[in-house]
Amino acid sequence: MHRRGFLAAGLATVLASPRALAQMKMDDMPGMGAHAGHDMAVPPQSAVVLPEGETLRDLPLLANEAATSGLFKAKLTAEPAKARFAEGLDTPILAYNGTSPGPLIEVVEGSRVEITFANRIPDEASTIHWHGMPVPADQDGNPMDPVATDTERTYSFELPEGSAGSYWYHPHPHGKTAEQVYRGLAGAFVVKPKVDPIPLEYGDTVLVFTDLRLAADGTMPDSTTVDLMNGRVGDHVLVNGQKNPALAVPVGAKRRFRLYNATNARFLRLSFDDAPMTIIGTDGGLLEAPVAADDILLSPAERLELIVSFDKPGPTTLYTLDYDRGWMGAGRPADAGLTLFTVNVSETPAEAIPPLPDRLRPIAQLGAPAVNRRFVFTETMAMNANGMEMGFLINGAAFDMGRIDVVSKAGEVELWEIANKADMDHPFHVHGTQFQVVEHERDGQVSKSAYLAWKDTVNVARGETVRLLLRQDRPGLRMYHCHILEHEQLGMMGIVDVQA
Ligand SMILES: [Cu+2]
Repeated sequence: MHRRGFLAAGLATVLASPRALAQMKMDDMPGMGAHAGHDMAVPPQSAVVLPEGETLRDLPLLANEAATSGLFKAKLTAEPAKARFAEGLDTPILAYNGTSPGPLIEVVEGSRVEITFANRIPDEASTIHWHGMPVPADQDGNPMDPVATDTERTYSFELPEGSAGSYWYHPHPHGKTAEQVYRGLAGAFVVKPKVDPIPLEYGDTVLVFTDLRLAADGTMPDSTTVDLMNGRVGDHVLVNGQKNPALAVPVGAKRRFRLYNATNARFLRLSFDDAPMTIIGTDGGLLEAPVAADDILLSPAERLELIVSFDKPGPTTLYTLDYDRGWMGAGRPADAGLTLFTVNVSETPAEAIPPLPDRLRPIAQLGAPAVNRRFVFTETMAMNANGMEMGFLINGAAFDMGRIDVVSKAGEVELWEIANKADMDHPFHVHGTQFQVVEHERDGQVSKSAYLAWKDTVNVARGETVRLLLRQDRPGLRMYHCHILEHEQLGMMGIVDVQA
């Protein structure tokens, strides 16, 4: 990598971490060079047509191999596989146990989990990160704990009482997370409560959104410089691996859906037409009380639990609305008007179903912080003899695996202020715990959170400051980062050392 001729002098921290740079040729930049506007600047639109309207398939369940109760024991193997998204085209993907999304893991709170991970990805290290889950630091699949190709390791942890929620799992190896996820490695991990306040009659359906880009020959193209800048956005948003699948319900039915944004970088502002939505849960489990919603924003890595009421016969769709998350360069993909999922409501009335309870569970406030910290997101761009280089920084620094950014104390409440001084939204995620968002501030206007909730990922819009309370209860090294995975890979990540 050439380091001569930078125009900006303030990039010393970026220079110290050459891995944190996106190297771009001038011609690739929109409006620069002779070929501005060619297909490097504008992500190619796929001509491949995917079938729609097929019956929504249940995600395969990861079988529990343990003979004792209170123990969940299984094996997850990451390896190359082939998927058939479109007729006659085989797409090479990466899969857990042969499927993408990976198998659904369902474990009851209070259980012990032992999952052996086999990495059969040729020539690449991987890990499994248990996104949002209360697991010890050395079991959390950090980039510092790689699982080399053709080796295995067992992750083990207890899921305490009260930890029921909608978590997920995905790789987190140094420098390869974004690619391994868009090639297919992600799955849902639902921790069930011992006693569920939501009526069983509502069902419990996991909907995992992923984002697929297919070339005409069925392969997944490599990421372009535009993908590195904005995060990779695909051509097809899939639900459980299917494009616009369909579900049939009787009129009057209520359904419980767990929505997962498992895309690398796509913001999903969603609504059902003609079917009222009620939010009952976030990343870390149920709210205190249901909250009606006209539309919802699910930024990369966020989850929501919804109850949807299907009161009118006929088809109703889950569709996307416009959301401007800041886009650099040409080729901003269409956000609005995508149909993700169709529910066909029949004329047959549903059996009498119990109402949704008014109270779901208590959530204790985290209380007054002992420590205040501030994290500032910036993007840097500089030209050198070789082209354009871009960095994504937290407090002026790009990620360095050998550096501790923050030292904190286990059990102590902290207030984290995340200020986004960049031109794009950046969804912020912390490992090892769930936090409570206190307020958002933009242009001097402060808006308090509408409801108390446990979250592990929150969108920080450009120009916005988000304040949240968090407490890490387990010691060890924890990552915090932007969950646009390309940004995480290009430097927008840090390490907090939680001391006992
Ligand atoms: Cu970001």
